[in-house]
Amino acid sequence: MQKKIINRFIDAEILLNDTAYEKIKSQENSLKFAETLIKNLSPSQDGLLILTGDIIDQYLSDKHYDHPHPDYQDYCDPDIYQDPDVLKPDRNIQDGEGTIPKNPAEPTPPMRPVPQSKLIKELPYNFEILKDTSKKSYTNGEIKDFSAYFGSRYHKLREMLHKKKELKSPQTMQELENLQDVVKVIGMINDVRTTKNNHKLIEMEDETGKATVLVHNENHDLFEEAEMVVKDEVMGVVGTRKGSLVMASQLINPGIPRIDEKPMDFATVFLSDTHIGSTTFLKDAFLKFIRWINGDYGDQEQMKIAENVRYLVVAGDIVDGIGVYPNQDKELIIKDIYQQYEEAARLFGEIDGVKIIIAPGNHDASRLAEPQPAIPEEYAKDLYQLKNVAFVSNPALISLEGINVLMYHGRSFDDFAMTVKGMSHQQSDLIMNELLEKRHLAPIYGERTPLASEIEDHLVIEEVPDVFHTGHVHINAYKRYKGIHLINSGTFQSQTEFQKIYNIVPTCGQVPVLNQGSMKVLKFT
Ligand code: D5M
Ligand code: FE
Ligand code: ZN
Repeated sequence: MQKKIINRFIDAEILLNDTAYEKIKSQENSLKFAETLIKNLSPSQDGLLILTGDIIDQYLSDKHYDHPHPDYQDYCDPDIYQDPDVLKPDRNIQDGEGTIPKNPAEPTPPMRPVPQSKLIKELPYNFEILKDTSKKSYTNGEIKDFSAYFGSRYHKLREMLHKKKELKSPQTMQELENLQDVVKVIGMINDVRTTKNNHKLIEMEDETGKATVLVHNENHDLFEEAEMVVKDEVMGVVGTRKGSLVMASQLINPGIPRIDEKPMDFATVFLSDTHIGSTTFLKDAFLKFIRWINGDYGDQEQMKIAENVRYLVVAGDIVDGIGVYPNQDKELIIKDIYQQYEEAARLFGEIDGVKIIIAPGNHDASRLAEPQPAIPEEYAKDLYQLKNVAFVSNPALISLEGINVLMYHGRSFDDFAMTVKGMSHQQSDLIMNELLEKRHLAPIYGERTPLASEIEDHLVIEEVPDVFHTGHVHINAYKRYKGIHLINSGTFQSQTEFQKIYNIVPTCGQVPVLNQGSMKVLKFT
């Protein structure tokens, strides 16, 4: 509510001092009161109007204001509701030279500097896009791009592995051929399989050659680690060479260090998989969510959290798209992709005083192969019109007031759920955990996750994020791993026919909010 009130006044080019704000807030329906007040103070002149407590007292004593009954419909009245212009950095709030209201009923208040109220200080957003592949050059599909792509992946990850003390001065695969003792190598996994006697055989290669690594099943811990090894990841092996095999004693991932907690005095909301346009999109629940984020819904504690919200991060599948799977149109209520994004713009356009960052998923109108560029403007014109919305690629790395958020839709979870023992759609936090250790968002090439063979592999996790946010599986998950918040933001789509077949039971309308460093999941039904 706090942001909403402030933004209303900013839109109307009116600044509030603390006393004025307190007086507005103490009204029964403060937002409605603010709206009426603005209407009565308008039109403002070219400069800034500074609203003081005295003006409000005067206004109230003139009985301009009838207390309205709180009513969401009323609040949605398009005459009252306007898109916020949240970023007005040019405003000079320091010099205190304001314009006095023209309303003849108002006494002329004394000029005084506007205090640096915490409310006004909230703006503008401290938001930065640290990594976005949208405008990077793309492959033309030639074979040399393919080898450049894997070369890039290998070199980036080898660089990280080189820094590990266990892998100091590793041998190349070629050098290995002349060694019979302890060896250490870094390579990309070609294949991993289980032998007849239930040992693991891992085939790996570098630029100079190949090696076959055996993990004995009696080495239980190592065998468990070997079950996590996937095709096309880059890892290190320490072992002894016996004949043509390397008997592994250590399998080494690029790994992720433990990070220190950063202070966070605001709240961020995480969303994904709204699937707007689908018959199974839960619009009523989503409208409640919007009311909550706008400060108009929920219990006292929830409303308090809403006050802190400054960012809303959306990790893909914002619309259901068209032609994503056979006969999809039977499950669409909006059968046109443009109209789906128009509806998305109507809904997200209701959100006030929050910076919204949107990345695409496999249902969005971006290319399917990852990295996916941001949703193109031509498909989502109305969304692009919203001043508080930014579009980024999938994956993307963003900074919210210094908190780095790695956004990834999560298509590669399908591959992990399918190929790795113990991994499932139900526990995407375990997969996120593995991806971080492997330092790659989609290591498995050629399965369900289409990967563009770019000259550079943008899916390598080069920076350690504070938050790793994903979606896609439609099931919420949260874990703190080495200080990193692993968040899967579930969905606003009820179970689809496809999910029934695969027995995927979605968690619907459960919205994770990172409020001042601690996780809260709010439920909207
Ligand atoms: O994905 C919605 C859910 O369906 C999510 O749990 C993943 C699952 N899904 C989607 N595609 C596949 C394939 N090809 N295999 C297995 N599971 C899948 P959404 O992206 O929203 O359609
Ligand atoms: Fe989805
Ligand atoms: Zn998806």
